Amino acid sequence: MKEPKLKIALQKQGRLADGSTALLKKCGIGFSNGFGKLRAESEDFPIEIYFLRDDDIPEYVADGVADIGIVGENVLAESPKRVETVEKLGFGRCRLSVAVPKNFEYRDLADLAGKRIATSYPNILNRYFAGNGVAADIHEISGSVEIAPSIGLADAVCDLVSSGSTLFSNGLTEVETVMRSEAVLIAKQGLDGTPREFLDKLLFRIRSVLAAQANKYILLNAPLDKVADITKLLPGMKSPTTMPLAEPGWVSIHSVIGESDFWEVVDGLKRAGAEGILVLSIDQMIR
Ligand code: PRT
Ligand code: ZN
Repeated sequence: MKEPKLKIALQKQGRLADGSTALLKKCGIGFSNGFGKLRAESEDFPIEIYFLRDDDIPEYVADGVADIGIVGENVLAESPKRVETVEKLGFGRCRLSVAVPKNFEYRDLADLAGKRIATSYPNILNRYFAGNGVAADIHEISGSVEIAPSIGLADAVCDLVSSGSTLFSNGLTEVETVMRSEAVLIAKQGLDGTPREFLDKLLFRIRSVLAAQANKYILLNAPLDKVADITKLLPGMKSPTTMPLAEPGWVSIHSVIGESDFWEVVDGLKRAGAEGILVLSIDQMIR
């Protein structure tokens, strides 16, 4: 009998492909995804990987051709297919925004009533305008949305933005954020049995990778009389570890700190008398 496997759909090529592969590799799941390959297996985990266009992933997962997948929230929101969102993955971040030509005197969304708006996201945009009580004329185009105003095809656009340089170089100004998006892990609704067990196992690993990415390991030296002040700044996983140094009156303190307020904590530690601060990245963090 064939061994059961968790079937996962990943983007074959594009902005989510590297991040998806890298995440699985950090979870200890290696595989070879050579050019033109549509399917791969791993020696390390009971998994079968399908490489697809991102737009097809919600459908493959909803229909159970794949058990799970990685896709942008924007693609998910545009798709009529219903799936379970299991976890946000922290890469592929972008926003779906409305932008107008520089000479458009924009005050609020009502200024777009009756205007032609070019987008590859008609479902999301129709809901957004309807929700705001504005009737715009939404035109679906599949690519190069940003050039539509300059060739007279539209008055405004709605497209994905990350750095903003594409809009800028096409003379467009971002005026409304319709949604924010990042890559998410999705699963077929009601997934159960062995595939659900495999998913839980994978999810445990993913969460430890994500927690590790959001934290740093910090080591520092401190004179004994400063330890109380310094440890107040370091929450750690439980409480910071302290170890005596060879030099009397000094200890080494080890802890874990969040990436987001990292620099503020380090400044505080220096002011409180910490010396020889070392910061290391963490591979896995099991809570
Ligand atoms: O072939 P396939 O259909 O699989 O790929 P695709 O061409 O549809 O998608 P791809 O690879 O471009 O994007 C995959 C996913 O990456 C998207 O669905 C988003 O979830 C996410 N993502 C993150 C982005 C961007 N950032 C992004 N900047 N997707 C597209 N862009 C494009 C945007 O459309 C515009 O053309 O980049 C340009 C803007 O970038 P900036 O940096 O100039 O603002
Ligand atoms: Zn696509």
